[in-house]
This record gives sequence, C-alpha cells and structure tokens, in this order.
Amino acid sequence: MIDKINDLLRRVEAFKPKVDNEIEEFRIRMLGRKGEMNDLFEEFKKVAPEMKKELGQKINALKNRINEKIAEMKAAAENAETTAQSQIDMTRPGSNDPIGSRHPISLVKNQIVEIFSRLGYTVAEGPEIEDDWHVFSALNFPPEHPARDMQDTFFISKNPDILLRTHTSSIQVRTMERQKPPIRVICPGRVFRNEAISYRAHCIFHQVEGLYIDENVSFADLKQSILYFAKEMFGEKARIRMRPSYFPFTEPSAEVDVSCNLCGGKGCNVCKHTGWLEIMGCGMVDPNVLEASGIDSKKYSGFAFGMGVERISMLKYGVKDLRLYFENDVRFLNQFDSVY
Ligand code: 2NM
Repeated sequence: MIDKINDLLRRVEAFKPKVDNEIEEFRIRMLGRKGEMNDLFEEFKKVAPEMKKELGQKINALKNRINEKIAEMKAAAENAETTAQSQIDMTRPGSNDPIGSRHPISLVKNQIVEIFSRLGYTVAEGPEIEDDWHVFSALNFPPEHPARDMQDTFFISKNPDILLRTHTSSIQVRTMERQKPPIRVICPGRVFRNEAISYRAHCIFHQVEGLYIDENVSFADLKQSILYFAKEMFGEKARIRMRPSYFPFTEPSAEVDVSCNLCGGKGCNVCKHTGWLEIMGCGMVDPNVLEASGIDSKKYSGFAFGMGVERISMLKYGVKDLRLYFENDVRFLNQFDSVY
C-alpha cells in the first residue's frame, strides 16, 4: 500500500494541465466518488491495525497535497489569463464606427432655412395636429374648398374639426396671431395629404414656407427675395420666372420656375424640354388673411411663399424617384455629403 501512495503522489506532482478544464477533470479523477483517493480509503479499511496510524497519516497528507495542488493550478490559470489581458495593445487605434450622413431632405431643409436666415428670417415651428381655423379658415379657404374634403385631408375628428396639417401655413397664422409686424419667419415642417404613393407623391412630405410682413412690402421685394434664394440654392447662373396662379391665401399669386440647372435652360429630359423647373408658389398675403390674424391690412402688407423640400432636393440632385427618400437604402443615402 505504501508503494501505491508514493506512486500516486509522484503522479500528482508530475501532473501539468494543458487546458484549464483539465484541472476539474483531475479533481474528479483524484477526489471523486470513484476516484483514486476513494480506492485508497477502501484499501485502508483492510490494513492491519498496527499499520493504520502511519498509513492513515500518509493518506491524509496525500489528500491535502492534492487539494493544495488543485488550488495552485487554479491560481496559475487565473494568473495566465490576467497576463494575457495585460498584453492587449492599448495603443492600437480603435475600430471606426461609421457615423452615416445627413438625410438629403434634412440637408436641403437646413440649406433653405440657412439661406433665408441670411435675409433676416427666423425659424418658427408649430403642431402637426391642427384645427380647422389655423389650416383653412384663417387662410381664407372657402367652406366648400376641396382641401377640406376627407378625400384630401387626414381628419382626426369632425366637429370640432381636428386634422393633420396639409401645409405649414398654419405656423404662419400662429405667428401672426402672436407677433406684431415686422414679421419675418421661415417655417419648415412635415405635412400630410391623403395621396397615393408614387414616384412623385407621398402622403407625408416636407415643406418650407416663408412669410414677410411690414409696412410697404411689395411684389418687387418678393421677386428679389426669391431670385436671391434661387441663386443660392441652384447656382449663380440661375434665373427665375413667375407665372400667374391662384391660392386662397394670396392675391396676386404666382408659381415660380427656375432655369433648369441641368441643361442651363436649353431643354432636356428633366425640364421636359421647356428649360424651366417649377420650384414654389408665392404671392402677396390676402388682406383677409392679415385681418383674420389681427393684423391691420391698411397699414401692413406682406408676401408669402411655400415649397416642397422633396421637390427642391430632387431638382438639385437630379433624383428621379421620390420613393428613394424613404426607403433608407444606404447606397442612396451615402451619396449626400453633410455640409449642412
Ligand atoms: C404657398 C404659396 C403661396 C402661404 C401663405 C401664407 C400665409 F399664412 F401668409 F397666408 N403662408 N404660406 C403661401 C403662399 C404658401 O405655398 C405653395
């Protein structure tokens, strides 16, 4: 029996784990229910009584040594792990997370706002859920106007009429109600119209509208402001023309065209061989609209204009299909740089 004990001790001392989980295997093989120590204890039962004291001490010493050895091996394994961690090169450059680019709608919206801010306009915002007064009635829409139809406008409730705004003019009404002239505001925001989605229409889109009210504001002021905007947005060579039009809230009203920036006005596919691209509507604010918001139309006059951000962005970047703007395909979005 003494040989067996010495042999086991030698094997315990010689044991070197190659991987960490061999330590646990070793513990089970030595100390487990069917392990080598158990065999020894079984054999010990049969040992002659006069040998029991000496052999008992040796077996106990062996068992202690095994426990000690296991603790040593575990400590060494842990130590190796810490050493490995401390060998990570902390000076290596980190991996780069791409931060993306600003959406072309935000880009163009910011640019429009920035151009008008140079003319002294400040940004005003308002609620997307509006009442009839701020979207229609205060803007001189007659009671039977088609925009008031459920077909064209998303109503949340009828009587009282609560709806999703169909233009950001409601922000301008709120501004006129709140502020005394002179007023110079630029109003960006989402608007909602009940339209089928196509390459040129969506039920949610973005507008920027502007309003300028003071004494002696004229149509000439309007035209020069729009020309300045067109040159800043589409380049110094841009020219504009105005065509008579109709809006309930302006009189006179006009549509604004900019010379096609792709063909320089010679005629191409984008401008449908006319040399002109329609970019916005505008006009002199109707006296009824001024009075509805508590502004003296005898003393003050003003102009207003409105444009679709998607449309401006499509014309500026030559994007042929509106749906690209809300598919969130990074191959499309990556193509726009984020100066604004
Ligand atoms: C347009 C075209 C023409 C407009 C008018 C007003 C207000 F509030 F002053 F009456 N806000 N926006 C306006 C005028 C909007 O968008 C095509």
